[in-house]
Amino acid sequence: MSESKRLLDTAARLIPGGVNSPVRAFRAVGGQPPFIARAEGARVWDVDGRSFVDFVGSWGPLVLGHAAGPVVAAIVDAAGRGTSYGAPTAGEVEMAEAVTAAFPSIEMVRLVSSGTEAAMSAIRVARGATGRDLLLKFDGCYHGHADSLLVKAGSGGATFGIPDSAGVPAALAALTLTAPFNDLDAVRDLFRARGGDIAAVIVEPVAGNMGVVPPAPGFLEGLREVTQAHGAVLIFDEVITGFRVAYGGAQERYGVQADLTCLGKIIGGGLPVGAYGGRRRLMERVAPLGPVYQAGTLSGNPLAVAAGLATLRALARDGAYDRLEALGARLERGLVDAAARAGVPATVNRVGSMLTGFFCDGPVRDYAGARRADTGRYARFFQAMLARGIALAPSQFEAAFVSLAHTEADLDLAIGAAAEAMAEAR
Ligand code: HOZ
Repeated sequence: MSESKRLLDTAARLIPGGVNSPVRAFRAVGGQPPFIARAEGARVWDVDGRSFVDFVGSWGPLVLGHAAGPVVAAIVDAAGRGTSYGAPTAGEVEMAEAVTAAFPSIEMVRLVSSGTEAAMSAIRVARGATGRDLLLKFDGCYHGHADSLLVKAGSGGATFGIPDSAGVPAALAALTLTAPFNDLDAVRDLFRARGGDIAAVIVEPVAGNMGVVPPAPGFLEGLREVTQAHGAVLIFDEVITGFRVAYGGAQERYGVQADLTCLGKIIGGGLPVGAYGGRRRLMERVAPLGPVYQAGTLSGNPLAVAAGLATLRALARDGAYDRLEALGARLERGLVDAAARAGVPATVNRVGSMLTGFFCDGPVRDYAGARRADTGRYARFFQAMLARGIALAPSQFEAAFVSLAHTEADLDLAIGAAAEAMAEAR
């Protein structure tokens, strides 16, 4: 029996599904997750000594790759000075400066410990500021697992067919309106009907949790316009896209500014972190300045902040995003060609270094489109790739991430494997 299998058997008795986050469980693709022993650069090694070129990247944070030298050094240095103080630090100030400099729409920022917390808190600020209760989100977008947001949710919600979680009070779910991603008319209709009650629109400006779906031209601009016209708060969930699709996130890439922004992943360099921030008039409502309460013992944790700052410094170097773009484009081209050669219907959606190959004819521009993908074929493809040493997300409804640690050779290995895996998955 493999060591991964032995660990999974034990884990399954002690941890729900044997995993600490459902998408890791491989339920959508079959088989068993390798238990990871170590990782470096673009590779991970499991406890059985197998190695994989990794396109999961811890689901987004590892834009520099695993165990990047400056990040590890920053963590070690910070840890030597204490792991948590529950008191303010210079690092938090530096992080606030870095975030506000990168995102002109963020005038004040609060650090938390996860993307879930960031989204949950941003919504509370929007409700507190507007005195309204309704929230509008998009089908297949995922903003963490807070009650109000587990409505038509992507990521694990899409993967496991539980987009509306049990345990969310119906009265609370009723406060969350939904519309199809990229459907501005549906948004306008909802605002016409209930605009005076809508506190906020929350959106992943590039959807990453139904697979990657870019915003249609004019969609983000339209959201900006309609929210402004109705006095609602526009929240961009840039937990994945922040510092990923551009240094200043989707807001820089598409030239549309949010009122509030949620960040996470990259700003923690692979350690648990989140942040929400935005207009001063909104953020001044947060305690202790204002009446919206939000707190956390480990918020702004010095290790996470040190890892995040080291990551941002590396990303700020010339050429980082050109390199990510070039690598992403190479992988996209390779996957498109491989699918064409195998005669497999596929649509590759990519924004910079995040991409998803959907097993269906295109275009995929919303959750209904993503759901047309052949998930059985994805599962077979996934297993065939894993067998060839390539680790993808174990679900059709997630993104693949390229990092600065990936080389052209890594990508060519993945593309070669994909050509074979597509033929096998046919
Ligand atoms: N799509 C999820 C985060 N954006 C994957 C991570 C998880 O749920 O464990």
